[in-house]
Amino acid sequence: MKLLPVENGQVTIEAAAKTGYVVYKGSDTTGETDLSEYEWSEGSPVKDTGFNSYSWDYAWTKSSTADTTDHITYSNDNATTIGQGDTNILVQGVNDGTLTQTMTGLEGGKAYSASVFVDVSDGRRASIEVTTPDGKTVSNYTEHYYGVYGSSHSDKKASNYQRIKVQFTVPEGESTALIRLAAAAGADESSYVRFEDVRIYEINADDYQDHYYLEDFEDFDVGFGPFENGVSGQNHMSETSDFTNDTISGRYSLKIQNYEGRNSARTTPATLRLPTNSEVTVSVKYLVSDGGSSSGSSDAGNTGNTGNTGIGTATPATGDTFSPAWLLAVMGSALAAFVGLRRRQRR
Ligand SMILES: [Ca+2]
Ligand SMILES: [Ca+2]
Repeated sequence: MKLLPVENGQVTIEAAAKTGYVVYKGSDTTGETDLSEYEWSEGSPVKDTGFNSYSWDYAWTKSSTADTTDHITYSNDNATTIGQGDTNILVQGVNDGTLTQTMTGLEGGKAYSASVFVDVSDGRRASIEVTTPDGKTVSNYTEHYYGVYGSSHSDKKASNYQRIKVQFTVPEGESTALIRLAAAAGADESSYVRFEDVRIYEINADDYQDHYYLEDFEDFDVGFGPFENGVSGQNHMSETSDFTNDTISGRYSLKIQNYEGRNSARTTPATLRLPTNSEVTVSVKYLVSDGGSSSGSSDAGNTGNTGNTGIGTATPATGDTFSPAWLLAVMGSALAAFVGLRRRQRR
């Protein structure tokens, strides 16, 4: 490391061939950051949310029912992740692995969501669990990957990461809760789970009214309610403002980009776990800009964005909102039954 004086608004680097350099703006009183003193995830109830500390003494505690935890490591080898050096936690091989941490600074009486990106080898269960001081536990899991992560607004784009989350309410007078990230036992040594980017958001507790699930896109944390980006990287929450008003109701609507024949957005079992061996009615209030129609879709055993058994198509008049109801049959284990949003074709 070397200090470079600024002369006439320029710095001169004496550089060796085939050598990488990074130039930081600063002054000669700027010292190197002491990482042992660094506060990872300042302001968050969870510390070291992005797994940057490289330390098991900082915030996360690892454990396993095996007699070792050596298979649970801070990893940045990027075999399946995006961005060199962006650390995640890797649980590799057959042994199970668990990360725990006590969240602090939560407010009693308030509702929160807790979520984490997971990347799993097929069939391996990764779960997130929160236990509040009143003894209540909420949990969610995934066991497969359901399509390449599509959001352009994330460093996880084009990876196999997906988000799993839970909602919890902190009891009055309490300020802590235990968060637990768990990888179940794996089938063989190539089996793995990666955890990355834990997020805690204060939310309004969901009110599904008399529905199995209801989403108005007014109150969200990471992602788009139950929908993950499919092939489209341009989906976003459209907000009513002085300049745009294409919100169907309330302040926000989910706006999706047209990819004919493929799902622009879809649920996963982790975001919307449909009841097994059942029929559910799916209704989406939607608006199309220039003709065309939209449809709901479902599939079983599907990973990807092209599955479609075509549960319904509906065409509203241009500029009108339309709210069709489709009947979705969930067969068998509902392993991968999902609701997809796609646009059919322009008129
Ligand atoms: Ca990270
Ligand atoms: Ca809305």
